[in-house]
Amino acid sequence: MADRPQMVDRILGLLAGTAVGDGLGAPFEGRSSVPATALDRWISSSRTLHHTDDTAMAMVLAEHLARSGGIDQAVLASDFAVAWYQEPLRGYGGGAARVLAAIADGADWRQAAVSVFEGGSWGNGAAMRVAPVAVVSTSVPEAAELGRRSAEITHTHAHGRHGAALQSAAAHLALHSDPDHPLDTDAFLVDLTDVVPSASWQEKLAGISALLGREASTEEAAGALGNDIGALGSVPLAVFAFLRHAEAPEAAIRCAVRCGGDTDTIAAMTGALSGARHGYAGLPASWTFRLEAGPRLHRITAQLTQDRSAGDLTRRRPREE
Ligand code: F2R
Ligand code: MG
Ligand code: MG
Repeated sequence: MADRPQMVDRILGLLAGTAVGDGLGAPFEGRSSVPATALDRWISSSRTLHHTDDTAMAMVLAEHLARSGGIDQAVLASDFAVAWYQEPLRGYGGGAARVLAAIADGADWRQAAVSVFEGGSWGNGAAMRVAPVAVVSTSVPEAAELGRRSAEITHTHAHGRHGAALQSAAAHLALHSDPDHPLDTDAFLVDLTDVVPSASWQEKLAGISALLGREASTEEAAGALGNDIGALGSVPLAVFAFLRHAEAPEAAIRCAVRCGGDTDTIAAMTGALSGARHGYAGLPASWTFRLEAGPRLHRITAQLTQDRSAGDLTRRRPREE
């Protein structure tokens, strides 16, 4: 277990990594490929890194966790709906916006979540926001379970829920990994296998392992794992980008954006994992300095960590429904 200052920095890193990936990836969202020159130009500019729905929802979830120590689904649904109502132009997914509008209008969240798509949403919106649950989880299974509970508010399809479970479990593993020793990427993937009891997800995990083994390019990885707006077509690629550059957060986030497709979301998820492993101090200051959400992320980190004892930052129990 990291000592307290390190853990506080890593929680801030998880949040700031999300925002940095989101902000760096946002201008390229939907492009099939992102040339290195275009990314370099954007990276070397000094313009503010505005965030989109990915970071907006992650911050709402983190504030909810700080207040309650766990997930109260009815309250969280209302928290998400209020945030959407206040800032509807953050680039929310079409279905997610309709779910949140219905909740804001007074609908029961359980009805709203299943009303938009038959079988529920398989979008990556639950996974893109989920990383903060790693902070209050005491184990990989608990991170996965809390991830699923946070997902159900907007994403009831199995893929939407599995994506959130995988990303929250990966964030938990990253947060508690030892940054002073090279990450054992095989062990990391093995630890994730029990989280997603589904053949399609197991195939993706095996695919990540194979791609890492042959040091695959971004194009090959995106082609094999997907880079789209679905959870199954994006969460595995984000995990790949993190593991491909497990000791280099800057390279990991660049890799995620270079993969193209849903760039803000894939890079936000990769950024959360890299930031959780290497901390805020491990992210380039020239990036974190530009964050629109910077002051709020510092406040949230203080809220998440203030009443926890040293070396025991993950011991608060989630509240039962
Ligand atoms: N919405 C976007 N990007 C569009 C362009 C935004 C533009 N840059 C701007 O600023 O305006 N990005 C954000 O949405 C993704 C997360 O989406 P989420 O929260 O999962 O939303 P939703 O609507 O539930 O799912 C996304 C789409 O997937 C398809 N879909 C999902 N489930 C489906 C189902 N059961 N049947 C059919 N289609 C389904 C739909 O097309 C959904 O709209 C992130 O990329 C975030 O950055
Ligand atoms: Mg977005
Ligand atoms: Mg996106």
